[in-house]
Amino acid sequence: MGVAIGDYDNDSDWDISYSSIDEHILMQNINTASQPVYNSVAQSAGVNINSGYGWGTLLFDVNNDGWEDMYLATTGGGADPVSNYMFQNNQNGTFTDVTTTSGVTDTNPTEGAAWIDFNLDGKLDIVIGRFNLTYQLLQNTTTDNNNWVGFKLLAGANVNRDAIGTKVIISDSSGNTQMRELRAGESRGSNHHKTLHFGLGNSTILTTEVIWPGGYTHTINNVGMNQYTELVYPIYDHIFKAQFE
Ligand SMILES: [Ca+2]
Ligand SMILES: [Ca+2]
Ligand SMILES: [Ca+2]
Ligand SMILES: [Ca+2]
Repeated sequence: MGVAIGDYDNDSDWDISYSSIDEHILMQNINTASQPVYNSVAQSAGVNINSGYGWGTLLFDVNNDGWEDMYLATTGGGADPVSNYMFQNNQNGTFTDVTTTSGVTDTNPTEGAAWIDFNLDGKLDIVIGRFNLTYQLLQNTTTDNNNWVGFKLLAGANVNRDAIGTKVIISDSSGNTQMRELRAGESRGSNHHKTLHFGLGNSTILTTEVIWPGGYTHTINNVGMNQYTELVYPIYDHIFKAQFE
């Protein structure tokens, strides 16, 4: 009933996590010859939840190690309350259930879930909507010194104002490539913080490729780490290039 699209295995294709009234599903894209082909891998990846009803689901890098972790909001399907879940990415296609140590063990029924960095410290926080109860803001107090970069997008003219649909691909000094896309309306009845966020671990960022809606692409080589950078759609650059190319 919730959906998250990400690249949890960092192989530059989109994978899909979605929840249901039954089991939780993780679809790994094993794309061959540029054709998307999906395998259902929740069990082998260690994220096969089959208790309660699944709702909001998130793929986001909560510990800034460069690999997307997973959050799942739940409501109890019967009389028993069911905890929400947090899974940490093991960087090898599998996840470890860190629910009990991560502090997301609220067993009240949760439907909506979205990530936001409300205090702009580079650590992604979570806001949840609990059925017939108050919203809850879960601050990320992870104690690591991992590097990160974040982007706020600004468009206009012939690109939608919020730049929904913009894709950013980064490469770092460890050889890792990550990608994110700005979307509206993921998870369940929710919208995430309108930023793109990447953890880097101990690595440094090398290149940033920005693909705007419509396909105009440019590369940046000097993005500052551990801060948010505003990316503005290069209206004039685009016009001039179109005229002279
Ligand atoms: Ca992938
Ligand atoms: Ca793949
Ligand atoms: Ca992570
Ligand atoms: Ca934060």
